Parts: sequence; C-alpha cells; structure tokens
Amino acid sequence: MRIVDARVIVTCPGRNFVTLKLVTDAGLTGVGDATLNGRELAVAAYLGEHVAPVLRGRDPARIEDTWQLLYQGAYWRRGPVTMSAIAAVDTALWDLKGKVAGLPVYQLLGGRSRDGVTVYGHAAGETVDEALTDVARLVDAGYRAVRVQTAVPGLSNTYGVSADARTYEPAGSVPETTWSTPRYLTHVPSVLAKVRAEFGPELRLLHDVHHRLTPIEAAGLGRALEPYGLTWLEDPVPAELPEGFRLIRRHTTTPLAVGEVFNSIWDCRQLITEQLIDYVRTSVVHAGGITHLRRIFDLAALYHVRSGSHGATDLSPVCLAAALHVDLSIPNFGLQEYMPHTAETDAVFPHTYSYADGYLHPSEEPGLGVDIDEELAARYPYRPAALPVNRLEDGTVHSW
Ligand code: CS2
Ligand code: MG
Repeated sequence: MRIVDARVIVTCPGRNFVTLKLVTDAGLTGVGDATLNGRELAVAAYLGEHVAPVLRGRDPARIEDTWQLLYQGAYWRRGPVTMSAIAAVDTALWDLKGKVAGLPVYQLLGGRSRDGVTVYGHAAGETVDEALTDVARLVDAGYRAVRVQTAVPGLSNTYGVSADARTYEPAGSVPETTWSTPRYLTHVPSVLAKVRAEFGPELRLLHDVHHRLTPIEAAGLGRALEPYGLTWLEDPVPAELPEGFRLIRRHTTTPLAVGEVFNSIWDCRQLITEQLIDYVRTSVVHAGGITHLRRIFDLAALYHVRSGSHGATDLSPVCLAAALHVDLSIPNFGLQEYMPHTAETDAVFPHTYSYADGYLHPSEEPGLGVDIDEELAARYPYRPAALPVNRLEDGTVHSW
C-alpha cells in the first residue's frame, strides 16, 4: 500500500480547524488533527509545503519510521507548529493502520485498561451563583469531575468565562483582556469553597489558573485551596521554568496539572521525573500524535504522574477521537477534558465516540471512528482569529 495524496483541509464551522487527510492507493483514508489555535495557517503551510511532498509514495504502515523522518529528518526540531504537523500525520497513519487491521486503534495500543474514559466538563459563570448553576447542570448530566471558572470582580472579562461556557472560543473573541493577580487571589478560594460546600466531598473539582501566577503566588493559592480538595490546579505558572514548581511543591499538597502547551517529551521530562506535577496535559494534536503521546504517558507512569489530556473545543473531534483510544488503553489514565463541540462542527467531523454518564467511549469501528466531510468543510472558509493578549491593569503584557 502507498500514500498517494495528503490533503490539508482548513475549515471554519464556527471556529478554524486544520485537518490532514491521507489517501492510499487501496482507497483507504486516514485523518489527523493539525489545529493550533490562532496559528492554524502556519501548520497548514508546514504540512502542505514541507510534509505532504515527503509522504506521497510512502508505505503508511511505517508509522515510527515516518515519525522519525519528520522529526529527526527536519533538522529544526520541536515547537508547536512542527509537532502539530507531525501529530496530524501520525494520527492519520494510526487511523489507517486500524482500518487495515479491521480494529479500533485502542486494540492496537494494548486493548482496554478501563470500561470508559472519565471526563471533566467546564462550569463557568460571571458570578459564583451562575457557576454553581453550571456545575449543577454538569452533575445532572452525569459528570464526575468539573472545572470551575468565574469572572473576577473588578475585571471586565476573565479567562474561561463567556456567555455560554459550553462554546467558549477565546480566539477572535476579544483582542485584549485585563488581569489582576491580587483581585484573582482574593476571589478564587471563596469560589471553590462555595462549590465544595454546595456539592459535597465526592465531586472532583478542578481549576485552571492559565499560566498567570508566580511560583510563590501559586504556592499560596494551592495552600488556600487545600481545604477544598481539588483534583488539580492547572497551569499555575508559565511552565518554561520547571524549577519554579519545586517552590510550589514545598508549600502545598494541592495536585498540579500542566502540559497543554507542551509539544514534546522534552518539555515534560523534568516536571515528571522530579514529580513536580501530578497530571500531564499533553494532547494528541500538539504533542506529536499518538506515537509520541504514548511515550510521554509511559514516562509519566514511572513517576506516579497520570494523564489529563487537553480537550478544549479548539482541538477538533479528530483529536478527541484519537485521545479516547489512548485514554482507554494507557495504565496511568487520569482524566480527559471534554468540551462538546457545536453541532456545526460535529457535522463537519462525523464520529462515533459517545458520551454517557460521565464517560466518553471511543468507537468500536476500525481506525479512530472519525472523519471529515470535505464537501461540507468547504462551505466554511478560514476566518482569521487570534487569541487575546492579556495585560495587567497598568498595561503590562501578562500571560493570557
Ligand atoms: C484551556 C484552553 O481547556 C483548557 O484547559 O487552557 O481553553 C485553552 O485556553 C485553549 O485551548 C487555548 O487555545
Ligand atoms: Mg488549561
């Protein structure tokens, strides 16, 4: 069998997605997500100009060799654009391998290690009461784990809060946001206290700091949240400085989850091997595909670190479908983020994964159980959209 075409499909059913579709001379196809929020065309160009020409004529069965060819063979290694492109190729090749074998991909990864993939949903609100209502919506829908975000009093807008949390799409929403760490730190513990008081000790609570604190600020927040027993505090600080997490660890037992912006095992290595985090959030689409993500999770398993893959709506249903096959099979699964896509997006990406009672279940059909409807995708042209820039109240640029 040979790859005869590598199509890069950019579509915007409400938000931009980039998908790679590989076509073989046997008529089989495989798909991979290549979406990098706000930088979609960079990945599309990398795939179209530098990867597709290399793939044509290759044996799709050679997944590892293709991965190494695109990683080592490119000279310029790592980075979100390169690794998202490699991820799309890798994911599409696993999709093809499943179809050739007549098996769902999780069966090629070692089979089931659990009955379903426990997911967490997003609850948000301008006010704590709105957030409590949103938590109740998710609990009523069967979710066992909920991320809680609210607006910060005194700030015009806050990460993770929109009119409808379910379709939170930060790209193209607002060009700039304003941030105040003091206002935030004053507010957040009372929010989690109220949620815990309302919903009791069983519900698994998470909160995303979104890279905005210093290590000592994060240490103080972690300690303040200890009475509320969070499952994880996410992205407490920008993660370029792994040593910074030693300081957080010295002061608090609140578990930490990091990694959605990571794109290779090298980004995660020190945080994992020094046990500075408890969950690693790397995703199929941004961390080199199924092949590389398995390596990251296998390293994590040696150090009691569990998976907690990113799954916001700017990762397409192709990525989510692939994530579920990995989630179902690895021994150290933790949680899978799940923000349901819109009906418009689901129509462009027909899939057979399903949600029931707090779990997602991947497809049993051969491959990943997802595809892209190219004709429908063509009806949604690319729409320029960038993520917001965040500034402090005095105008200083700050992590968004
Ligand atoms: C967030 C994301 O889901 C999360 O944990 O950090 O919403 C993130 O802001 C977006 O995926 C960025 O594109
Ligand atoms: Mg996050």
